[in-house]
Amino acid sequence: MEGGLSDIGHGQGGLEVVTLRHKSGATAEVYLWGATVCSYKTPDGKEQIFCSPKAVFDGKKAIRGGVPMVFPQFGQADKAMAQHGFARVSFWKLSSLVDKTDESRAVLTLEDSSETRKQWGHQFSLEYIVSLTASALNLTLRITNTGPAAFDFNALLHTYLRIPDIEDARVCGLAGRQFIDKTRGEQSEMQTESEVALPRFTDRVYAGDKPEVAHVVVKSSGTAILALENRGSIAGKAKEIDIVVWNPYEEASPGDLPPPAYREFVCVEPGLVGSLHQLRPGQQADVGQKITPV
Ligand code: TA6
Repeated sequence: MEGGLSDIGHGQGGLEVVTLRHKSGATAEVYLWGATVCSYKTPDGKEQIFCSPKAVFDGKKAIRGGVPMVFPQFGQADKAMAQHGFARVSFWKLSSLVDKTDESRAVLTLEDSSETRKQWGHQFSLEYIVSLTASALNLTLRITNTGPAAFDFNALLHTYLRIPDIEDARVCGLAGRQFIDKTRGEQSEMQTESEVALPRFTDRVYAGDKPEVAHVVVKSSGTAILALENRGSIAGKAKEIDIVVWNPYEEASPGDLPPPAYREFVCVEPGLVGSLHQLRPGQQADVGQKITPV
């Protein structure tokens, strides 16, 4: 990297990893495997992202933690495709890495291939812009339909945010949204409380309600620790961004998330996932999240 501090090297499991180093001292790491951001540290060296101590870096399994990329499906409605789609279990390419005074930015790309077309017969181009500044990490997934026919998709950034303890955490800014509670038979409920506590296994899909940036604040023991700007657009028009809130607790912790690791994160996941969305030939969609430690 000419003159800059950011570079690409080999990380856990020998997998290629881009390390963004901003002149403020802030750093971020994004693996080409799944375009998975696995670390974001503020200039004081404090880690903001959670990765499981048992995350597997073998280029076969999705990395447990960080910010896994969900595309083209959320969940596994289509059994021909992996849970949450193939984007997080594909090797992406680094298309640019630029260090500027105010920002260090990596752009990763993934195009359709014979492998993806076996699972999902559409042509697409994904571009993931990872932008690090002194004060924030800004993530943008851009989806382009490069084929001759429209396709339906979901997309989501599955962000694992590091927190002191799940029982002291609150997710604020979702009041007034309907949500599907996946721990209670997909029951639909209204979020009336201004703060969402997670005292037990929580798996909720909060439906987007306004076509604008959705501001969410994560608190710990009553103090704001993270400010999140969540956004989505289709064909240049702002969309209502859905927000998934998840913590498995012990009962739903997968094998690569040994208890009590669940205590150290809350997932706040912006996406276009409440329903399938259509992208016509040549059209683009964006899903983004700006993470600003307070
Ligand atoms: O975060 C929401 C969710 O869809 C949960 O239902 C749970 O399945 C989680 O994603 C983790 O999924 P994964 O495939 O990464 O184990």
